[in-house]
Amino acid sequence: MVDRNGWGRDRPVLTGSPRSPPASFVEQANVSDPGIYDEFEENWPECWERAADLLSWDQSYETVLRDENAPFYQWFPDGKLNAAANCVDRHLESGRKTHAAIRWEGKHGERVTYTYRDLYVAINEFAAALRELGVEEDDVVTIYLPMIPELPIAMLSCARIGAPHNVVFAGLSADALATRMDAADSEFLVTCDGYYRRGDAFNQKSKADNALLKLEQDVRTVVVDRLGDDLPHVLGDDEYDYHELRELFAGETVDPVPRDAEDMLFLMYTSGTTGEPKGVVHTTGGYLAHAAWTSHAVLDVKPEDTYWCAADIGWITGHSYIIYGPLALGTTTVMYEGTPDYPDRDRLWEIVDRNAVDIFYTAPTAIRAFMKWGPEYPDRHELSSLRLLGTVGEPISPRPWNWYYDHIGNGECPVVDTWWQTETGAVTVSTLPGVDEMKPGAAGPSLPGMDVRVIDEDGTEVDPGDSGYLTIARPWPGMVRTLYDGDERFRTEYWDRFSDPENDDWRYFSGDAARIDEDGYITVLGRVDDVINVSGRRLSTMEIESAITGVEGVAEAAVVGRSSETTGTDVYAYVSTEGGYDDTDVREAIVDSIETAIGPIARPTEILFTPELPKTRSGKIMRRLLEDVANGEELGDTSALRNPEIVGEIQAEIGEE
Ligand code: 6R9
Repeated sequence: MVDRNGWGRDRPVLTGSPRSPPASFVEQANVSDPGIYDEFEENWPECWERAADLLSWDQSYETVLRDENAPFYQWFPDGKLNAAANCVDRHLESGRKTHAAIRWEGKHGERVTYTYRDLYVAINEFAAALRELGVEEDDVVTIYLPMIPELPIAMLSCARIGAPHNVVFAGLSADALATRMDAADSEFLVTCDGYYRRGDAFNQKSKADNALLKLEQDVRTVVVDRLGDDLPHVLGDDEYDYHELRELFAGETVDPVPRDAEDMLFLMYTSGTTGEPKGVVHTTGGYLAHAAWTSHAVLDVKPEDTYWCAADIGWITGHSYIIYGPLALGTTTVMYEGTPDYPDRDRLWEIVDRNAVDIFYTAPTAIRAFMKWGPEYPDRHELSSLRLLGTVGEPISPRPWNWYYDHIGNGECPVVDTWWQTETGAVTVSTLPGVDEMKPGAAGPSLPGMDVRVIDEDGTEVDPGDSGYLTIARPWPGMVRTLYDGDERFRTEYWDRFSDPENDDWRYFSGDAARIDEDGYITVLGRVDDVINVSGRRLSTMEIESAITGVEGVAEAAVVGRSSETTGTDVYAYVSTEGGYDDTDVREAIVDSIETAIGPIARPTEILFTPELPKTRSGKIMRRLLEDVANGEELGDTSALRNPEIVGEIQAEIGEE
């Protein structure tokens, strides 16, 4: 059995020599009792109360899990709570008003600290303003902001009044914003005038304006003035200045709305197997419990720590591990606006040093860049404050893992390789750093209370050492509840493939392939669907293809992933043109179209023009074969193709470059 993107291709999977967590770490770890695995197993699903008990409930729950209507599971369904009150208010009550909640590091060296008290004031004022603009409970508010403090302030203000937020990554295009606002029926937008990109003032507002032109609904927009005189802007009808609103509502307080645990906390659009992005629905109780619990048990976050997840809040990692998890635990979370190499390649280490960061969490794509730049950059700084390192977003192979361990952690910090997804809400597979041995190259076992299984096409668990589909056999609190686009799509995307509803046997399918070893450690091999993972960001090949085929003169396109040292995977496009057009006519238009439809992150590193695409006899484009060609792999039998000769032509073309 070989899947379209082919984990059957048997990539070599190496794991490095196991390492034990240092005794000094284990001694102080939040979780250090190996008995936790059995304890959770014997006491499932009540074991998850340990996560829920990290939160403050307005009305405590009686039921832990309601599973009658699988796969529409409900967690702590009769409980009530407010996420913003959990992330902010209760830390004031515990007497820690002046404790830093967010330390913001701006692109140009600006630094702002928000104490829990400051954050409380900000979210109360902005919540009052949102209400005044007409935002009611359950209205979806779209937030299109870069990494500035107003982003978490807006998110938590929404949470305070029970309005689900829909954060759209600031780098996405006007079209992508419009698609997401349209799909979410969102009538409110929080954005900014612009932000600095590589030193230049970049206009975000004009992108937002273009998006709104495409929408049918009327939208009220709040604009944060980030650039001041560097980018003057004027406000039109239905547009409000963030800072003026804050002044208007200065000193106002708004009671946090008690939400049912199953009420939506936020929507997050992510790439799916078809062109249309999926609106992943996360709820208030289960999501927050799972994010807080994994911040505690996996990332070992303590209130007195300075913790830094160097992700963007525009993706799920930033939601769960810059905002909700760490703030629920009352710690200090660092938020960084810039890039790792500006003004120099030691920028991150300078921030770690100056803030005495205890825990650092980043992505393999960044680690590979650090490795390429060399140890001289971290060596310029004192990094001994670090206690734990984490990685997320794509597979990390042993070499960069070891580099991270040696050069950033100085051989003294455990590394957690955390596998999870937008849909799982929070970490799902990882070692517990105070309990488990680490194996570089393998993420780890299922977390306690999770039931991750690697299965074959028939649903049978594969033998240790073998690979198969990564599935989850039991529900968990942070899981996606449905897709905003509808329950039907939720079933087809995640459940239909491996579930047996007649026997009430439900299997969540992640879309990933994995290998499992004799200790239950899982090595994730990558996606088996039409999703590619570029620098830890999920892109749909179909969405890119449709942007390409939308260009006049393009006949057909196939987009595949090509392995890359730096980004993990690059976007590689094969294009055939219509008669009368050649590549010089369309190349630029293709790049423009992709940037317009999705954003610069989806720009292909290579566009290869070919008279035809290889096809099966039934006319299906052989994308898997094209992926092998792009990756310089040995090709199998191509005789089943309708046009086998074209493969040789494409290979010759690539060889000439
Ligand atoms: C959190 C996040 C999810 C996809 C997932 C998988 C890949 C994430 C990984 C990993 C190997 C890890 N992925 N963590 N692969 N090892 N530790 O990234 O969510 O943006 O939804 O992406 O990322 O392929 O299916 P999301």
